[in-house]
Amino acid sequence: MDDLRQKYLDAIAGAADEASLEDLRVQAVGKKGEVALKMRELGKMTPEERLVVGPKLNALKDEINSALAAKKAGLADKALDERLRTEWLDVTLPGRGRREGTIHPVSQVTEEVAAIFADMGFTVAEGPQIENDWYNFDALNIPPHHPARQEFDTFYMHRAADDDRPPHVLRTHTSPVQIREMEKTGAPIRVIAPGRVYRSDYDQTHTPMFHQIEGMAIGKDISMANLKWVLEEFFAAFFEIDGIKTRFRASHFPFTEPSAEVDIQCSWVDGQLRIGEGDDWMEVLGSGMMHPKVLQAGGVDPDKWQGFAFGMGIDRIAMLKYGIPDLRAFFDSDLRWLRHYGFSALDMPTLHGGLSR
Ligand code: 2NL
Repeated sequence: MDDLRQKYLDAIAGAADEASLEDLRVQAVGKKGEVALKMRELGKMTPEERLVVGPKLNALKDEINSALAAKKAGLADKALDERLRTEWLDVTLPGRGRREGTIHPVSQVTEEVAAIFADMGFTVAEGPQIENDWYNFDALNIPPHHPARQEFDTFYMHRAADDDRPPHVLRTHTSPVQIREMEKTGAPIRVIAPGRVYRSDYDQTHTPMFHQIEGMAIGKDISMANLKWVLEEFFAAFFEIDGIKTRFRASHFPFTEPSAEVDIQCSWVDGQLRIGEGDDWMEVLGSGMMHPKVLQAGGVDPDKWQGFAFGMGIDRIAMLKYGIPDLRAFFDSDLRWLRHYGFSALDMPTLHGGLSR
């Protein structure tokens, strides 16, 4: 019995991990372990012998069990110490810096334009970028097969041969948003509609996706004079030049009659564009009095109401205001460009703050 005790106490003391400890437990004090075998021999002994050997065997079993438990606790302590030694983290180290993103010039200019028109009583409306051809064309006095439809380089949505829904397009202007607003609220109304528009065109000055802001005001006696005042007020605020000169040139759009293209005063000095001075002109906008058929399409009675409308390219006026040379770079997602031309997220354009920077 002393040999047995010594053998297992030594083995337990030398066990390297919990698995070998468990093996030892099974061998020593398991149901078929060595102590159990010895217990079985008690049957062959005399009562006197049994009275001496029985308690000794029980004491041996207890001793081995406590040695196992003590060793197990010791191994767990060691494992914890090892983890505490290796798994650590210096929480006093400075964090890794992350650069703040910037507001894209298109977003900035959209906000600036919205702020200026909001101050003149216009609300902002948005609508779907995929439109049916009625909202994009028919409602704007561009009937099917009219040559003007070809001028828009329209992207048509794919359709199955047996599809009997109306054809859908990527909107070529944000006018459909204005038609939907007329249907929704009727007259009188003053809204602007900024957003993405699409035309299949790609060169130095055209990208297949670009941004437009259209606006309209409908009332009982809205006139061309109101259009002129609103646009001059807008240009003065946007380019931050009081009394900026404008030129209204007769033009033609299917959705307005009469129509005018609007230029602002500018000059070129050493190849640099300067807005609001000199005797050159820069075209920035198309406009006119809303065509009676367009009012009618929006559910507004042209015998009772009239209004003006205008449209301009956001990307283009952003380039003019902030001196950005290349339109295509707007949509390259080049971080160096975005950091250079982007705006601080905390620098919200407001009229009282002078809009920007
Ligand atoms: C341009 C010309 C223009 C409009 C857009 C418009 C919208 C409705 C009714 C009538 Cl719902 N007109 N929009 C009017 C004239 C010109 O845009 O050159 N844009 C860049």
